[in-house]
Amino acid sequence: MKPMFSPSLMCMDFLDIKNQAEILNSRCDFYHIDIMDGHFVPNITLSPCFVEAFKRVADKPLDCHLMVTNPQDYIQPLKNAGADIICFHAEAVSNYAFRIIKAIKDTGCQVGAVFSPATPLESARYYLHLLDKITIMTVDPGFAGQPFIAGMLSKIEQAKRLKEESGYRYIIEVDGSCNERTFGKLYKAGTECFVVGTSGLFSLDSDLKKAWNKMEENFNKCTG
Ligand code: S6P
Ligand code: MG
Repeated sequence: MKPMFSPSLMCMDFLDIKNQAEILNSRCDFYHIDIMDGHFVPNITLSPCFVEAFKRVADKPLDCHLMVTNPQDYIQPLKNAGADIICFHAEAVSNYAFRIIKAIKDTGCQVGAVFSPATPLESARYYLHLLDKITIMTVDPGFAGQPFIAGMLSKIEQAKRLKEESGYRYIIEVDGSCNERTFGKLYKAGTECFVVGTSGLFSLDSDLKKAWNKMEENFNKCTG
């Protein structure tokens, strides 16, 4: 499978959103939109309001990563705002996972589950077959610029093994510190979609076209 890239928009230059979208539209596969409530994680970032505005300039699917305590409250607002994929944290939904998967699918959006580093894939064992995407976090959720947790490589390998053995159709995505230092290991372990944020993309150059080229060169150098 050709590697996919999903820029993390909380790391973009908010004074230049429209120009950056024009550059990213022809290059990326998805847009990764971090939504935090200051409660599930101690930070507040993007919102359905941002999704609505960004939808007007985006040519690729908007993928919303919900780091919130009550993800069910965000489904309809996100659908109305133009979300294409809605991803809940496995830790947030343990007693209503099946209801939330159905609620997301009923809107017509694709559905994903995200796993914080301390959460095993086993916690989603009974619903993995229902997912379009799983996201393995290689940093604790909440902030950009955190160090990579190498122990997550075996979780990615496990996700790949489970997918092959059981015929699951989910995309295997990794979120957190995807960059020159980690691309090689992540790709080898089975990552199919890379969320690229500060360290992997936006800090590489102030000119986003050049930053994207550098990111691709780094990726090809590490995986080629
Ligand atoms: C973290 C968030 C991520 C970050 C991304 C930033 O809570 O879910 O999507 O935006 O990890 O990239 P980096 O390279 O700074 O880790
Ligand atoms: Mg994220």
